[in-house]
Amino acid sequence: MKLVIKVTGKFFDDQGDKTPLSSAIRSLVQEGHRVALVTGGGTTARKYISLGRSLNLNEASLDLLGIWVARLNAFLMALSMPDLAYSRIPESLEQFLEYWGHGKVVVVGGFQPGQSTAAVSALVAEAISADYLVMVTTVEGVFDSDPKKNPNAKFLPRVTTTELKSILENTQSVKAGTYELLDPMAMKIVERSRIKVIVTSVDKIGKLTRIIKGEETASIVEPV
Ligand code: U5P
Repeated sequence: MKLVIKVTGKFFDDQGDKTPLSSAIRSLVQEGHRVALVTGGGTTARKYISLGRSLNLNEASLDLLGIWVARLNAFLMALSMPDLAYSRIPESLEQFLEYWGHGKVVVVGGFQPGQSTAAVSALVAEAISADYLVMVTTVEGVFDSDPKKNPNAKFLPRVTTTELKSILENTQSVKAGTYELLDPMAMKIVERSRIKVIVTSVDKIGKLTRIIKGEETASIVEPV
C-alpha cells in the first residue's frame, strides 16, 4: 500500500523517545508499504510565529517561519533513518514527486504559506494516490468536541467530512500556527480526491500496522 503518515508537530515538543516513530516507519516499509512522512511544526513553530508577530511580520512571513520549523522536524526524522529515507526535504509538491521517484521514504515539512502541514499531507496523498492518509495527533481520534476541554466529549469511530467540518467550524482559524486537524485546504483536497483518512494518537504510533488493518481503535473520516 501507499501510505502518508502525518505526525503532529507536538510529537517533537519534548525530549521523550522519538524512536517509536522511526521504528513504525521501518516496520511499514519492511511489510512492503511505500511511506511518505509529513511532520508538523509544533510548539517551536508557534514560538517562532509569536516572535515574528512581536516583530510585526505579515502572515506570509509568519507562515514561512512555521514551514522552516516543520522542515527542521522533517530533516531530523530523515537523518534518523539514513538507510530508508531520501536525504533531502522537498520544498514543493513537484520536488516531492521527484524524490518519491527514487523509491525511498520521503519526509516532508511545509510547502507554501496559507496552509498547514495537514494540507501538505493531503496534497502528497492525492499526488501519489495513497491508500490511506494517517493523521497521528495528540488525541485518540475524532471527538464531537475538544476532549482536552470537554471531559464528556464523545469519540467518533466514523465521521463524514461534512460532520467533521461542522465540528471544526468553531475552532478553525486561518492565522499562522493556529490551524486545526484539517485546515480548509486539506479538507478540500480530501473531499475532491476522496482520500481515506485515519485519525489516531501518538501513543499508538507503535501500532500503526494494526491501525491500517483496522485492528486498533481509530477514527475513519469518510469523504462525502
Ligand atoms: N505552514 C505553512 N505552509 C505549509 C506548512 C506549514 O504556511 O505548507 C505554516 C503554518 O503557519 C503552520 C505552521 O501553522 O507552518 C506549522 O505547521 P503545522 O504544525 O501547523 O501544520
